[in-house]
Amino acid sequence: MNSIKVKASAHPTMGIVLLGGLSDPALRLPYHNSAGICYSLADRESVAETTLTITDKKMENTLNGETLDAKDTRSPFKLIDLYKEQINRKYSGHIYFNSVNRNIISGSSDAGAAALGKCISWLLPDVDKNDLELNMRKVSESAGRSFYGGLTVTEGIEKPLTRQILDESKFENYRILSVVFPHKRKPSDDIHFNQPKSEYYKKRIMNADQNVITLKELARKNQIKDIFELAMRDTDDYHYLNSLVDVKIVTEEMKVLMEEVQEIRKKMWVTYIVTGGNSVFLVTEEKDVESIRNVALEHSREIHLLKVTGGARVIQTGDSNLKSE
Ligand code: 3S4
Repeated sequence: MNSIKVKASAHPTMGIVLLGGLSDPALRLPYHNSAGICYSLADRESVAETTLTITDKKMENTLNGETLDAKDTRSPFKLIDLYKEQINRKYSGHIYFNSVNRNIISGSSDAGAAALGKCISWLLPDVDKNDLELNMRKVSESAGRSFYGGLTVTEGIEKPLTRQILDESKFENYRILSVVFPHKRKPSDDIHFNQPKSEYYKKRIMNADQNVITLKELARKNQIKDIFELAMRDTDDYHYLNSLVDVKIVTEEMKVLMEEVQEIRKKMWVTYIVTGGNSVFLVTEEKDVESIRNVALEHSREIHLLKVTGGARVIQTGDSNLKSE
């Protein structure tokens, strides 16, 4: 078979031990270890769905239905081009990229890079998965989280690699409320560029690396609540550092909610996570979702119910005549 099509999907991600600072901005290499989870809306799949088609026919490259600029610095073709020769040794024709984000409320780049990586690994089953992850990183530094799914750690500085330490089933009894605030999010590169300028950054590297060690221990013992407690402490440390370098992610409105959560914690288990965006993520047990949602409604009208999900998967394959949606 010459022409071929493969479609894969992947979920967006959220940091548990948050990543800040890039030692090599082109390769998007980190200064410290980190960890994260994959998530979806609880009632609908939040996914990037990516199709690679290798065909002689003329097609368009699209992202969310719009023609894609293949020259963009974070274009998927940065990744596709690295595997073009190998793919064309097996399948002749032009390689076309089509991707849509479905129900993704923020941060689609990890999911997009991971779905594309999954397509490549299906086309080239012998591809080195570690090299593939390092290449996906160039498009999005946390793509490994989305590729492997569940709870993952990413360890290593020159060769950061991700592995799953708990699958999504361990989080079945937990839900995450994304409480969205109406201001625009800042690019995460503001964080990556500024954090290393602080004196405190050395301490942050130590704290993040230690948090990953502790997290692995907690995962080994299936201590889910303690994992989210650790994530909350990590959020506080991360945004303390952001405040030192004048990167204001946690606004006054977000802070009011986080302080209220600290009060509620005296009576009920709940934690928060703030990554680089304009949401406060509230982690609760499924049985307490409605109580926590009522608290959140006092702070924002836009609230999404999320759950932890698995990694990237191939969802359709066939010849290039296979119909696209
Ligand atoms: C700020 O590169 P996001 C952060 O570890 C940077 O998730 C990731 O996430 C922190 O808000 C993190 O850009 O997704």
